[in-house]
Amino acid sequence: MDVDSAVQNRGSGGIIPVFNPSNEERIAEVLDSDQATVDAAVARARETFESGVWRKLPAAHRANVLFRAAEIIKARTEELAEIEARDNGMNAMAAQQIIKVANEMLVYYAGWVGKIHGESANLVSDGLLGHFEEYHTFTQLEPVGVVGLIIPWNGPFFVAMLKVAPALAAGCSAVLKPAEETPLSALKLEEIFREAGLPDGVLNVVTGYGETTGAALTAHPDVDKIAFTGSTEVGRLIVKAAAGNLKRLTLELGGKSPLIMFDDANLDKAIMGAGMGLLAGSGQNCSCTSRIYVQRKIYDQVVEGLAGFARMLPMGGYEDPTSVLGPLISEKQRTRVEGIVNDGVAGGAEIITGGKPMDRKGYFYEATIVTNTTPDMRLIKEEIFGPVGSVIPFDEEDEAIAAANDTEYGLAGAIWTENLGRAHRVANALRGGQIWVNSALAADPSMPICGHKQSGWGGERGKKGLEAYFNTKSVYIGL
Ligand code: TXE
Repeated sequence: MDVDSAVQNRGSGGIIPVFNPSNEERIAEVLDSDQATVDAAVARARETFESGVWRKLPAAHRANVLFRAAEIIKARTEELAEIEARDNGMNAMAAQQIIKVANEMLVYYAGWVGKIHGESANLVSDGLLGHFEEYHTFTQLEPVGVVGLIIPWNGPFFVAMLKVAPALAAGCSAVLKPAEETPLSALKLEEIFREAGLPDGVLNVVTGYGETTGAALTAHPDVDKIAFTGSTEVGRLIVKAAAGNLKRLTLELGGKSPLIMFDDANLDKAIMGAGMGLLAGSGQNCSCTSRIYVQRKIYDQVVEGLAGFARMLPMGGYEDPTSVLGPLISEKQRTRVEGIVNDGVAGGAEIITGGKPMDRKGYFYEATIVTNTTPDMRLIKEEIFGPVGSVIPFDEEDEAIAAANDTEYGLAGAIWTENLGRAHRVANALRGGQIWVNSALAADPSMPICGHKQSGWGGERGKKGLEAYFNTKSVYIGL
C-alpha cells in the first residue's frame, strides 16, 4: 500500500505497526480503532459510571485497588521498562525511572481517595419575601463522568498515569488513547488495573491514530471531559471538537522554555543543569529548556562547557546499557529537527557541536549546541523536541527577562544564580507554569504544572490535578 492510501485508510479497523525507534525493528502491531470501537469503549465507560460500580464503592476499597496496582507495577518494573524502552527507544535505565515516577504518581493519588470533600456553612440570606431565611449549605465534589485521556509518545507510561491515576481516584470512568507510536505500555496498564481489581469497563484503552481515533473520542457526545497532552496545534483542534457538548478540558501543550544563567551562578552545577534541562529524553520533553540565556562575562565558558557536556553523553539504543541519550521517536520527527537546525544555519546560526543525524540505524540526531541565533529563527520560536539548544548572550537582568518571555509558550523556565533576591525577582517575572532555581527538571507528584499562555489550560499533578476530574455542586437546605 502506498503512503497516501495508508493515510486514507486510517481509522478503518485495520492494524498499526509499532517500531522500535532505536533500531527501526517492527516489534508489534495494534488495532487501528475505528468509530465503532471508540463508541463501544465510551459505552462501556458510561455504563460503569452510571451503574456506580466504581465511583460508589467505599473509598477504602477504591484506594486499595489503586495501591494494589502500584504493588503490581513495582513487582513488574523490569518487564514494563523493557516494553517502554523498546516502544519509545529510551534506554533501560531511563525506562525504569519512567515506571518508578509513574508509580509514585499513582501512590500519591491513591492517598487522596476519600480525602477530598466540599465545604459546609449555616447561612442567613435575604429571602424573596422580604424576610431572612436560614439555610444549611454544603458543596460536594462529584466525579466529572466519562473522561477521554489522550497522550503522546514521550514517557508514555508516565503521562498515561498522570491522567489515569487522578481520574480513577476521583471516581471517573475513562477511555485512554495512547500515541500511535507508543501504544504498548498503555495496554499493559489496562491489564494491571484489571488484575488489581478495577471493575471491567472502568478503564478502556483504544489504540489508533490521532486524526481518526483521537478525533472520534474528542468529538464524542457521551464523553464529559478530555485531558490531553501533546502539541499546541492539536490542542487547538481539540478545543474546537470539544465545543459540541462543551466538554471540560485539561490541555498540557508545547513549550519553549528559557534558562537564564547569571555570572554569579555556580558554574559547574549550572552547566550540568543546563545540559540536563536541554538533553534529558534527547530533548523530547515538554519542559526542555532549549533557549539558554547566558550573561556575557561567562558566555564563552558556558558555550564551551555545554558543548563538552553534549559531546560527552553517549548516545545509543535501548539495548545499550552505557547510552544516556536515545533516538528521536520517528523519522518524521528527525526530519523536522533537521529542518529547524538547517533553517537556522542558512540564516547565520553557528553549530558549535552536533548538527546532523547520526549515521547509524535508528532515528538518532546528535546532541547539538548552536550560537549566533536571532529571535525570529525557528530555533528560538518553535518547540524543537530534539537535542538542540541555542545559547544567547545578555548583559542586564531586564534584557534576559524580556527575551525569555518573548514566546507564545509559558510552560517552564530555569534560573541559575547565587543571588537570592535576584532568584525571587526573576522567578516572579518569568511567565511560565513551573520555574526552577538552581535545579533542572525537578518534579514532584504534589506540585502542579499549569501551562501559561499557549502551553495549556488547567493543571496536572497535585490537588489541582485531582480537582480537574470533579464537578462542584452547591446544595441549600432550607431550615
Ligand atoms: O503530537 P500530537 P506529535 C509537540 C512536539 C512535537 C510535536 C508533534 O513539539 O514535535 O508536538 O508531535 C493525538 N484529535 N509535542 O505529532 O499530534 C495523537 O494520536 C485528537 C509536545 O506526536 O499532538 C497522540 O496520541 N487527538 C508534547 C497525541 O494526540 C489527536 C508531547 C499527541 O500527538 C489528534 C508530544 C486529533 N485531531 C508532542 N491528532 C508535550 N507537551 O509534551 C493527534 N492526536
